[in-house]
Amino acid sequence: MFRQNAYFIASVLSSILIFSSLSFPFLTLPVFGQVPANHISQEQYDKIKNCTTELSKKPTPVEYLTYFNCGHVSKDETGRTVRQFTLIVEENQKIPISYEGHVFDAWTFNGTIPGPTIRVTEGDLVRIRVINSNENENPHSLHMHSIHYAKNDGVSMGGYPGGAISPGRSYTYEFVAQPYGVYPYHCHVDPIADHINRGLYGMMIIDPKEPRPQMTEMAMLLNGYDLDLDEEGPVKLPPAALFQTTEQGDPTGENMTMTNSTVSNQTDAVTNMTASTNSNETSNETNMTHISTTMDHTGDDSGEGSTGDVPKLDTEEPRGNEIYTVNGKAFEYMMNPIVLQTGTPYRIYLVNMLEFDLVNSFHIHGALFNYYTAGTDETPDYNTDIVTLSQGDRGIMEFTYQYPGTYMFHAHQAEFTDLGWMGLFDVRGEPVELPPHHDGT
Ligand SMILES: [Cu+2]
Repeated sequence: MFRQNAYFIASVLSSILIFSSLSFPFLTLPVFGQVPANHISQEQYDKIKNCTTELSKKPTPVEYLTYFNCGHVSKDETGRTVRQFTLIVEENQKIPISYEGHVFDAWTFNGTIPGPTIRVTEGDLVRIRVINSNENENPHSLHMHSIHYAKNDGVSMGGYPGGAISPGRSYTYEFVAQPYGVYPYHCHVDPIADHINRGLYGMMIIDPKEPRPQMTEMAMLLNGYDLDLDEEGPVKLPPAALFQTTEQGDPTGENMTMTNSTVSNQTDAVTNMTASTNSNETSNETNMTHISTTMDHTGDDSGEGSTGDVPKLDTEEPRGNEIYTVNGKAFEYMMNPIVLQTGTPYRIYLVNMLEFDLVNSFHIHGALFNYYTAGTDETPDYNTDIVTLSQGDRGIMEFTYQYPGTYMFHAHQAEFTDLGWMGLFDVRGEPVELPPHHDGT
């Protein structure tokens, strides 16, 4: 009898256990692919993001690291967060870009290179009013990467008014921020390389609705300066005649008939090269590996090639940067090392806005980082100590230092390092244990 009862009780108990083990997980497991409801208020989230309260501040390169401009915040009738920004384009700006007296003849968004870091949350309605100062000579625009209507793309193709804002005019770009990630923004008026190199660019962070794991965050934008603006002017397609073979069928074009002006331009180019080499003896410019083959224009400073001018096909790199930086000023973080703590995770939003050199990179010493390409995924793509970025590339780095000490971070192109793109982390604290291959997050 006892045994029968015991058996009965045991079978009831086991069926309860089986049922509960079947039903319990279904009640509690989150549904994959669904983002939980936004638990955090906009105000709380903006605090976590370290949003600045000084929206009109011109951050110094040191302040730029943690200057996150989240705009003027309001709500629309549906309760959606609206963020409004104003970017003023000014030409004739003199921006100090080194500790050795180099001043760049710049065009700026809100008076700094890079422009302010714009920070919003996925789903926010974003309005960015761009004012082209009436003292300027050129049209400008604001092209944001990310998803939006063509009319707010900041490109003149298609005849949209926001594609080219005349001096003295303004345009308000409007879009719903999506998807989350880190993006460049820049002027997109031709010649684009010039408008970018002059300084009209910055970073936009679209945060996910649910905050990323909390850690100390920094913005780092990689750039360069073509200081002498040596080939400033319109970039045009070279005439087709330049590529036709001669009657002898010479494919190299060495026997091609040249106009006088072409010859004189070539002479000028050679003279310029010699001059720049002589005046720059200590620079590594001549050791640079130039990857691109670009088309030179006429070299005519008037910017309007006279009739009969035939641009040459120049296999030398005609544009070059004399100074490379992170956040706008050469060796800024060598002069002002960034203080970090061992065992503390850090996140860097990284954007490469270098012109003329096709490849840039970011290398840290003494630690590895998790890298999230474009910041559009929660899963890192790889764990490494160097990431290579082409023009406009960007991503998010997360890392933790195990040991204290002074560590370099720099481009792994050594010539960029020598010309300004180098900084130091001053890592303090006791050594900590990190699990193997641990990213610290
Ligand atoms: Cu422009």
